[in-house]
Amino acid sequence: MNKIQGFYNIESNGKEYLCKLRGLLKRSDKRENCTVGDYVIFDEDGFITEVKTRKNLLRRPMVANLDFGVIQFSAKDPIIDYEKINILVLNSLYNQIKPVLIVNKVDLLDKIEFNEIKRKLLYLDKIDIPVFYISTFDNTGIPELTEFLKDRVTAFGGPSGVGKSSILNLLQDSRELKTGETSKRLRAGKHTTRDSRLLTLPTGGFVIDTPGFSSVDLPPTESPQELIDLFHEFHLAKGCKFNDCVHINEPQCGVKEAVEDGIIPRERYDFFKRCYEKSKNEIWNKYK
Ligand SMILES: Nc1nc2c(ncn2[C@@H]2O[C@H](COP(=O)(O)OP(=O)(O)O)[C@@H](O)[C@H]2O)c(=O)[nH]1
Ligand SMILES: [Mg+2]
Ligand SMILES: [Zn+2]
Repeated sequence: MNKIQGFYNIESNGKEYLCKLRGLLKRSDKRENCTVGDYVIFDEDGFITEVKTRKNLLRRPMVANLDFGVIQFSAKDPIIDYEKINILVLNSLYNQIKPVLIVNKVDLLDKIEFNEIKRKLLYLDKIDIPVFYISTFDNTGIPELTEFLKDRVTAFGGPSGVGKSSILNLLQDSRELKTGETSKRLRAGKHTTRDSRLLTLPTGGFVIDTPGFSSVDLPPTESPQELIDLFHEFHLAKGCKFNDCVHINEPQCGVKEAVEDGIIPRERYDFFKRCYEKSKNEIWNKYK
């Protein structure tokens, strides 16, 4: 589903239909009612009668039902920021968007530096977050990334200067991108709204360039349990003595034992403690 000035361009069984929102959906008019990426039901008169439940919603630009959210950093220039990666992963999970990490500019690393980065990011394996090491200068990792993104809808976010545009250009086969070209593949890219940048991949699927991060705040969880649920590796721990253990000061805590045993990386646990303190002081107090 794609939106063109009040009309919605819907793809169904390989055909395209231009539809409008039915009155009921329109009246409570909010931009969020129906947006790019939505699955909808429409009638013979060309009215959309229902918008299916979404698995997630990206707000800038507004796109529903993303398959992945890429968190992109560069190894150097600007230097990789592990704390920000951790916080962005948390936000992604909070928003039900599957995170993927890209570390670009690996051509700037010597072997020792490269191994150090890989070691520090090893914990992402334990929570099933794929990592791609890329260089747009020598094409490192581009074939693997292309294969991974095939037929998927993926948003790219990251600080400026990490090479987002460089990667997006490579992924899209630049010959297809000349302005004014009216190839069928480009339709989605041309007709989306002002801030929306849905770019078609030659292999099928879309990538979306997002405007980066206005802030990297912790997700607005409402309770310790909601925060704990975002740390998927805590499932690797045995149970705790107390059912309502928040894994901070309690005795016989399975999570803390797992850290001692090297099952949960200490860096991650320390990050959890920082999140806990910060959320307690700045967010959860509001709900008391
Ligand atoms: N060394 C190196 N530099 C890169 C690589 N990819 C991009 N750059 C450079 O990084 C700078 C920022 O790239 P750009 O794609 O505009 O980043 P964006 O702000 O994230 O879109 C440019 O000077 C690029 O030439 C890479 O793989 N290796
Ligand atoms: Mg850019
Ligand atoms: Zn515990």
